[in-house]
Amino acid sequence: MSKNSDVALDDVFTATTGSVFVSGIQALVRLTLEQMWLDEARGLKTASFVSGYPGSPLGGVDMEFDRAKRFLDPAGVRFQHGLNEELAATAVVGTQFVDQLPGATYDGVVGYWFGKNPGLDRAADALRHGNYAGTTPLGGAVAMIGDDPSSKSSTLPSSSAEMCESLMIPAFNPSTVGELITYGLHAVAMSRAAGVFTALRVVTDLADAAAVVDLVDPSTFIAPPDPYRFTLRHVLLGNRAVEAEQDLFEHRIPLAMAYGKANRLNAVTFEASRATIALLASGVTYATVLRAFEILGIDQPALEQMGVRLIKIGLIWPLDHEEFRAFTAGLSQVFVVEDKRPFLELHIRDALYGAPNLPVILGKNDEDGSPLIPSWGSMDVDGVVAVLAKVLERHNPPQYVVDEIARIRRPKHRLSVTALPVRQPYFCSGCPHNRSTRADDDQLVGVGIGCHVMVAFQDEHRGHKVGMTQMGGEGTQWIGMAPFTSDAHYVQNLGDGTFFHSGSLAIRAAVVAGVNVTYKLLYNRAVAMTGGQQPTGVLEIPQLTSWLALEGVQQVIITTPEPATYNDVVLHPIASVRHRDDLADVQDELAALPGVTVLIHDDRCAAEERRLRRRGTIAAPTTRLHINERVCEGCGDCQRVSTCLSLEPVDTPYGDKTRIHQSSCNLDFSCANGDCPSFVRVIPGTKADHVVPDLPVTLVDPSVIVNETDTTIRMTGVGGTGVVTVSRIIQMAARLDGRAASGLDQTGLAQKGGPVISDVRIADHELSTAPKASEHMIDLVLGFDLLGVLTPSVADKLTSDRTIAVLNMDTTPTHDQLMRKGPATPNATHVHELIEPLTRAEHNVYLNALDIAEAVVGDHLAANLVLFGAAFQAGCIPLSAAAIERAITLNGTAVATNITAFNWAATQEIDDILAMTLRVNDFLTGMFSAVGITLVDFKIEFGRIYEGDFSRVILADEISPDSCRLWDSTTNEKLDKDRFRRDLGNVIESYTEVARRLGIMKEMPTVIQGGITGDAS
Ligand SMILES: Cc1ncc(C[n+]2csc(CCOP(=O)(O)OP(=O)(O)O)c2C)c(N)n1
Ligand code: SF4
Ligand code: SF4
Repeated sequence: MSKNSDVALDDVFTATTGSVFVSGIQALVRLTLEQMWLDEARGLKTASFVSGYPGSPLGGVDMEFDRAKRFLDPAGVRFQHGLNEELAATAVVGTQFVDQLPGATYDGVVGYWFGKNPGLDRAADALRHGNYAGTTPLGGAVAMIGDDPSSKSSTLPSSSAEMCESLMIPAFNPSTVGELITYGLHAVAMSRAAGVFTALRVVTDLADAAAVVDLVDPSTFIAPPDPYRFTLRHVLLGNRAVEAEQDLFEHRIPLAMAYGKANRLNAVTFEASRATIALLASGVTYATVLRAFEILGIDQPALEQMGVRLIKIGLIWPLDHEEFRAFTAGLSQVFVVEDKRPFLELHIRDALYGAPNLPVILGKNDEDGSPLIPSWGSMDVDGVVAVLAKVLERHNPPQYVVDEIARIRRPKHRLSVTALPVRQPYFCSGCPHNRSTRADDDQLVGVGIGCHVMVAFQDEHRGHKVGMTQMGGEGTQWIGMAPFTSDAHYVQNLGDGTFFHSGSLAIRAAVVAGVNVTYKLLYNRAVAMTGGQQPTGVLEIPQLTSWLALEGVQQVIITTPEPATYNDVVLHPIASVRHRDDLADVQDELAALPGVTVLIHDDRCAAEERRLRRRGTIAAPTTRLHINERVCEGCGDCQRVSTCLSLEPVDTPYGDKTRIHQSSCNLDFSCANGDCPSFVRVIPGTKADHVVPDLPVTLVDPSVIVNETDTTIRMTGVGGTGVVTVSRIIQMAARLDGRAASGLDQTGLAQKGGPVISDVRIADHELSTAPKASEHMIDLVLGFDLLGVLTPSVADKLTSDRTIAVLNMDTTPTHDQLMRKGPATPNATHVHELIEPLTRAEHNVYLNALDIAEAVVGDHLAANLVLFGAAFQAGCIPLSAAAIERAITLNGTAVATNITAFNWAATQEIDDILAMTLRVNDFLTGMFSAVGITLVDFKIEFGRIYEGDFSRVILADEISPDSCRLWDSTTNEKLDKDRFRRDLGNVIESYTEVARRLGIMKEMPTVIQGGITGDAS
């Protein structure tokens, strides 16, 4: 592969040949452009229309379409935000009627719908109508469906295969990011050729992935031999609907099948000369099977010896029975590798029913009926490795595969600890939901869809939670409960995005049913959970109060941090305004009223507020809040009052105190509401900009010490701290270096401070296999968040013969830790004990990356780049520094800072620091042990001194009971700073005892007025 020095970010939407570095979501946007370029080249006068509703794994699709507007407009692609999935789908159905309009300005319009799986359920009626009515030969309609099989950020795990079949919509199942584009183009071509809607499954592992993709020429796609063309659009009523049904069954679905066959969408991809077993898989699972082959050492000769026929299914429905009989002819076994309920397996059984010499079909069960692949969750690489090993070891594998199977089954070190802190997603600092969702523990509360769903993780002060609905059903469960209970009142949390999507109808239903319910309408001015979009169809609060009155709502109270902003605002007479500090009283008042009442909590999403302040769209408060550590007693009252993640414990010379983490604080001042005199409001002066120093050393590219031709990196981090950015920088750098790369970001609810795992693979060969890292494949674990690495699901995938750990030892506390609950983060010694048996310990790097980032570039967000740089210097990233720096530059954010941070942690210096520390440790341990004192731990600080162009690490620090933990070796009595931090008394005596034993203070001193005098020589 050659180097690509002329790469630009816009390539993703402009390049027409070669390759592009594209994320799964961008691939969907690119698909719409490529279709238009293709139509233009063919001289067709067509346009495209895209509409849908965001939701993970398609959370950011709408924003990506908005961002790409300057490319889409000239190409004739029009994007329209949907009000909800059903109405967006209906609009897309409309595109297929354009050619019947007398004033039509195009010969055809391609319609694309997108939505997550629950959105598909919601839009099913519209899509079914559209599919029965049909599509136009120069139009076509494709549903892009986001499936979240393991429910990473959904209320339910999902798979759309069965629904597509029920809707009679042919469904494509891509296995790579590149196939999102090629299968998408096929989906349009099939829709045009067969007159049906088609579907493109976009599973989380593709939507959240990115890869360098080779572009293909779609003009080679083959239409079926005699394409059926529509002359009449079906009007669906009575007999005509039955005609449409007949047409769909008898003509259009067979045409779709013919298209699939002609284009070999389902195909044998490897054929042993004497095949006895078929392995059949589709989509990401097919890519996972290929990855599992790599892990098990299964190459082509091994497949040949085991008699394997490998079958890839690109079109999961409809399946051509004849084709399946041909695929499985002459075999004794067919192993269907698929997650979720048996779908392909049942269809294959159906296809083969009655055929002579039926092969045994394995899938959900083994040949003896014992369970093989579960019907729930999703299959990861390790799961597929296990089932393939089990099935294929019975098919005469070569010795090297037998050895690999034995290797992966060998017991290995697992994480040997029980109680470790767990990072859970939580409200951003200053989030309005953190206050608005408070409720007495005996108040019945309905959980709703949106960021406020996180109340489900919390046990206290969020009410007695009963019931949780799909998006838009909020509160209507109470209609089915209320007649059967003596409980009088229900509170329902409802986001504003959800209200405008469909939740407004739920309020109408509650009014009609006459139930006693208070809707807490959380008006944060954002569809925050999916990225902070402006809600489509939004009404401002004054109009909203009138709308609610019209619906029959009894009373509305608006709570806000700034009641004065309503002074001149005309509201409906049923509405009034109160300060948000009155929230508890307001809830009681509304609960006492019969019927439907609404509390509108008007407080902007803190994440959105931060973005707007950064852009200068809204003003930031002129004051900042600080805690005076001399006054603070570390009692945690402010944390209980605000439950805010920006309030961190801090170890000070005066004991454990609380500090506001200024860079993450969103300035909503909730924490100052407690009864604490430590808070100080400060008007910040103008501070000189932090001067980012020049790099003091000249760096050379280090020797690579990981598998250079095929490297897998797993990164663990905290949402919102730039983990995905590092992943994208690595992949872009790989592209610049002419290497193949792919990545997958498992983010879940990461934007709320939850855990993120990003996997990147860099190779010298084309990567068509699943990007997710698996056991036995991880070369480097880059622990931006140490707690992420100490999670069993991550730690247990590390291997002592392969993985190097580069860890940031500065951890951000979890919510539980801030609330002074649950286990503490293990100290450095314990971390070493836990990690080293799992890794190539001699190469591990442990670094206080956060401290370095704050000290060097003045920004905690640069910590990831510091750690990444340390991994690079340690030889764990097989890329050139020049490519990485160029990728940082192309990324365009904080370029100078990030390049400095990347280059800062040179390993030579880390090695020097480590060597010095070990020498100091040896010396001090011996010195204290000789005088009957155990040195438990100590802290020393290093600095750099500059000599011309070079710098040297130096150590100059005090060693005293203030910087060490010193225990009497016989009694374990503490002789250090813990005496005053924990109020153990006898501070002076203990310190003096240490000095006396060391022989540096021979006489007991005289104590005068709190100070010490004496012979300290
Ligand atoms: C039918 C359906 N479509 C989309 C989603 C994805 N989704 C989950 S939360 C959410 C945003 C809700 O926004 P809002 O109600 O404003 O609450 P916020 O996140 O702002 O608190 C969306 C669109 C879904 N769960 N169901
Ligand atoms: S994104 Fe906004 S609404 Fe969601 S948790 Fe953060 S501040 Fe709250
Ligand atoms: S002001 Fe206090 S409660 Fe608000 S975000 Fe900052 S630390 Fe958190």
